[in-house]
Amino acid sequence: MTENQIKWWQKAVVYQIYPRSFQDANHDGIGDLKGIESRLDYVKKLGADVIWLNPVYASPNEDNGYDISDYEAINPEFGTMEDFESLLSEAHARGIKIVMDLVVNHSSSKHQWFIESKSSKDNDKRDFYIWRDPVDGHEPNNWGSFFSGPAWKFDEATGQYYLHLFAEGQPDLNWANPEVRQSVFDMMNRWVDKGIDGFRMDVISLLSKPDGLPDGPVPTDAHYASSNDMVANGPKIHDYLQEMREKVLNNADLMTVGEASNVDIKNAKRYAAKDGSELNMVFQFEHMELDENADPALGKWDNTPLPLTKLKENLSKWQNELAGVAWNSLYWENHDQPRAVSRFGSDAPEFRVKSAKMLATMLHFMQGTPYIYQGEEIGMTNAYNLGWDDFNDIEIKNARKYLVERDQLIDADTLLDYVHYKGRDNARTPMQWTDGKNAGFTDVDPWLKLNDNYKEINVDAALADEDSVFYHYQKLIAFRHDLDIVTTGRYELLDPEDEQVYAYKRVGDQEELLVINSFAKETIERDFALPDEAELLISNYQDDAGKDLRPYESKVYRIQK
Ligand code: ISL
Ligand code: CA
Repeated sequence: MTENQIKWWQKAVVYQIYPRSFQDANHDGIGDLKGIESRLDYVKKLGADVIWLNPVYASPNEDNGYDISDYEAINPEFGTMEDFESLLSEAHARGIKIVMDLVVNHSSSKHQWFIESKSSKDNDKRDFYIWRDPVDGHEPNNWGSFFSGPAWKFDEATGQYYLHLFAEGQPDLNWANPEVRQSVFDMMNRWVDKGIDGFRMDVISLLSKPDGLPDGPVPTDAHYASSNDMVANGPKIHDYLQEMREKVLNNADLMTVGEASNVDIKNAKRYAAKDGSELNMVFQFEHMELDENADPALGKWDNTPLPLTKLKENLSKWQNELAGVAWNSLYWENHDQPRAVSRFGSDAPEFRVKSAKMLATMLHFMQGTPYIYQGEEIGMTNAYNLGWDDFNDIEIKNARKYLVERDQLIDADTLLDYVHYKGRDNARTPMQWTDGKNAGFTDVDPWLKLNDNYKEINVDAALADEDSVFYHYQKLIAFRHDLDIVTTGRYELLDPEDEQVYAYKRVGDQEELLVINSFAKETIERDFALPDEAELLISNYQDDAGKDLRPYESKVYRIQK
C-alpha cells in the first residue's frame, strides 16, 4: 500500500459517543445533541477524525434507541432535527465527520410499518416482518433471543408468531422482501443527502435468515438454540450488501463499518473487501468472546480471566489474514462491552493509568481503524457500585428473569458478579467530566447512576495532568496521522507463547516499529535485542529500564533498517 492508495478512513481514528450518557444540556438528566455540540472542542483536542453516534432516532427505548420507531425523526429526548443539523455543521467546521448508527435488522414494534403489519394478515406491510404459524401450538422453531428467552412472540389477534432476535419490541425486518430493502435504501439516501459521513451498521451479519428457518442445536441445560449460530452470515447477506453499495453507498464518500456478530475471517474478507464492493470494515467479536464461559447455556455471563496467548493468537490472525485484502477495525470498548481497563488491564489505583495506556498502545499500533469509546480516553472503569435496582439494560434484566428466576441455571449473586465484569451498563454510566455534582454530566438526577469514582477519574483531572491517559491517546492518534507505517506496515507477532508480554513489529521498507506491552503486575525481564540506534517513540514510564519490564509497561521503538 502506498501513500496515494491510502483511504481517509484508513488513517482515521473514531470516537464513539453514546448520546444518552455524554452531556446533558437541558437539565433533564439525559444526554442530548446540544450537549454533544458543546463538547466538540474536547473531541477535537483529543484528535479524533470521526464521531460515531449511537442511535438518536425516535424510539420507545426498550433497548435504548436500538428499537427505532421513526428512522427520520430525532428522539425528542435528544433534541430536534435542527439540533442535529447544527451538530453536523459544527462538527464539519472543526474537520470532524459524523457516522450514524443504522439499525435495520429490526425496527421498533411501535414503527408504523409494524403497526400496519400487525393489523391483519392481509395488510400490505404484513410481509415487511417475519410472521409464521404456530407449530403444534408452539413457536415455529427453537431459536432463542440474544437477550434470553424465545425469539418468537405470539400475536393473539392474527394467530401467528413474529420473529424478534432481540427484544420483543424489536421485530426483525424481512430483508427477503424487495420492498423492505428499497424502503431502507431510500431512507439511507435521505440521510446521505443531509451530509452525514457514513454508517455503523447494527448486527448487519444477521439480515439474511436461512431458508426454511430450521431448528438449531440446543446446548445442554439451555431452552433455546443460539440465534447467532443459526442466522449470522446467511445465504443472501452479500447480495443485500452489494445492492446497498450500488443503491446508496456509492452515492458519496462514506465510511461504513458493519457490526458483524459471529463473523469469521472468510466472511469478513467479503464484507470488508478491498475492492469496495460491500463495506469498508467490520466489527468482529472473537477477541471479545475469548473469556467466555465453557457453559453455553450461560452465554456471555462469566468472569474467567483471559489467557493472553489466546488474545495474541486471535488478534494476530485478524491482522495477518486481512492484510492486503480487507480492512480491520480495532476496538476494546463500545456501549455493549465493559470497560477495557477493568477487563483486560487492572483498575486497581496503582495500575489503572499504566494499564489503560498499555492497552491503548497495544491496540493503536495495529493495522486497522481504531475506535475509542467515550471515557476510555480517561481510563473510566467498570461500575461496581451499581446493584440490581440501578441497572437499566434489558440484556442484564432479562438474564436475571430467565437464567436466574425461570431456569435457575445460576443464582442472583453469581450473576451480579458476572454483570459487574461484563454487563453493558458498565459502559453506559454517565461521562465523568468534573469532580463536581453528577460529574458535570447533569445538574439533576441522571438517567443511570454514575460510577462513584468520578471524583478521581474525570476529564478535568485528565486535562490538568500532562501524564494522563488522555494525553497518551492524543499522542497515539497523532502518530497514526503522522507515520504511514502505522497504517501500512506489515504486522509480525513476536513470542506467541509468552503469557505475559504482547510484543509485535510493524515492518516497512525503510524502518520498523517494535511494540512491547507487558500484562504483568510485577517487573519481569525480556530481551528484544534492541539495536543502539532504536528510538523510543512512546512509553508509559518516565524512563527506559532496558530489559526490565515494569508492571504494565508499554513502549514503542522506531528502528531504521
Ligand atoms: O451486547 C452484546 C453482548 O453483550 C451483543 O450480543 C449485542 O447484543 C450484539 O452485538 C448486537 O448489538 C447491537 O444490536 C443490539 C443492541 O442492543 C446493541 O446495543 C447493538 O450494539 C440490538 O439492536
Ligand atoms: Ca437532556
